[in-house]
Amino acid sequence: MAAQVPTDALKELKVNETAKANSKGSKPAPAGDDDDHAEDSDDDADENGAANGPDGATGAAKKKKKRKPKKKKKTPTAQTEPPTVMVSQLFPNKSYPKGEEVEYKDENRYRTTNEEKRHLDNLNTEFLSDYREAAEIHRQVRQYAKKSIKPGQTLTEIAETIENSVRSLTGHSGLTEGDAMVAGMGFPCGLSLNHCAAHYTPNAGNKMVLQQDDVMKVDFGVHINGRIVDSAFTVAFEPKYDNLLKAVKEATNAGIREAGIDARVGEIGGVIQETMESFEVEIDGTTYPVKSIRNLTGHNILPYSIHGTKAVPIVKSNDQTKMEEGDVFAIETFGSTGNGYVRDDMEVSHYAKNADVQHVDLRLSSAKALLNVINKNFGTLPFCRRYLDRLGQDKYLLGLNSLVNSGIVEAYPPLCDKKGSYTAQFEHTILIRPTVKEVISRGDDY
Ligand SMILES: [Co+2]
Repeated sequence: MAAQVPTDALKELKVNETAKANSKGSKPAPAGDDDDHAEDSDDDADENGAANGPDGATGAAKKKKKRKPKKKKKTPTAQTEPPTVMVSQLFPNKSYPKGEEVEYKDENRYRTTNEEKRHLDNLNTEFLSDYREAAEIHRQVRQYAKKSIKPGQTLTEIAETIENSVRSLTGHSGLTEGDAMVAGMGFPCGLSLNHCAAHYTPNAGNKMVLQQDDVMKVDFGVHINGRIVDSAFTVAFEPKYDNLLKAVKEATNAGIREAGIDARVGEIGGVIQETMESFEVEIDGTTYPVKSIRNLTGHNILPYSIHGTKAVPIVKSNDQTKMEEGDVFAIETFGSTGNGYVRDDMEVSHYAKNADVQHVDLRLSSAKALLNVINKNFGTLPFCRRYLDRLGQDKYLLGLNSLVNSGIVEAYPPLCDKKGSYTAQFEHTILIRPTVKEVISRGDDY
């Protein structure tokens, strides 16, 4: 669904040059773009050289010379499988596809064409291109993931394929100090099975294998300069789960439809719940009502901070909190054949430094050293144990637990409904722009 509009993006880029002071002091985006220019000029030099050399040789050579400039030599024009090509090379000049733009309704209808609101949008070009780049990476990586994920694979293999693809497409491996803060994983790739709804990803040594009968939530984040796209889908191989997945997909879309400036989150939750719970699903001869998981919510997203201060419930509630212009929301809904309520279960893998933490004197030297690693490589971005492993950290559990106990780092344990139940999730990130609502992570898949 995403349409590429390069001309607009180019115009925006120019505005961008003057509006840079507005951005949060980060570098002007992941290397890709500058590299592009560098490569292009290299290419041109090559081309001229090549054309001049065998000049006058044959007519065919001349024809070739004419045709050549149309093609971008060396610069890849298509993604590979598995994905390895930086999206900044596939979309030169930051001409990333827009998400799905949805006009506001009712008293906000005027915003779409209003000059003042359009001006506000134009001040935001760097924010928009970072977000659109992250979203395009999410789409390309999940497209491959959906094609390649098969029963028999280990969860480790699946998670690493997704995460390494994301890193490649941003152009930041995250292996040098601070590189993961420029662009890369916005949070670990969650692969939660069946009754587990969220926050499961394998730790080192995990041998779990995906089964034909499993229902797996694939939830991963991509960030560019701290602008996090949070989007998730559910994978199942057996058609008996179709109605469960359909319920959740429609519930998420209902939430997206209701979102907007001045929309109250409690009411959005009501619409989500109504949609979700209009479904039932028959699994192996038993019919279950699909329930919204009442203690899971969507949330707003702040720079480098996946969970902001606002929640978007997925059941009806009295929460009068309003969505506002400029907000970014992850609209995510979870349906369950179980209790519709999740508890902490199994080994923790996900962690994040608390954004509002005061200085704490740490006695344990291993905790101090680990905090230094976290500060430099993740800041307040969520990470998992595997991310510490790949940075060469070992024997860090004591230090990590000490950081958790002192409140500096928060642990996000897996969240599971009752055993034997099945849960599903769909999620999109939406930008509440001054002129329109942009479903930034929308693809033709979901
Ligand atoms: Co989320």
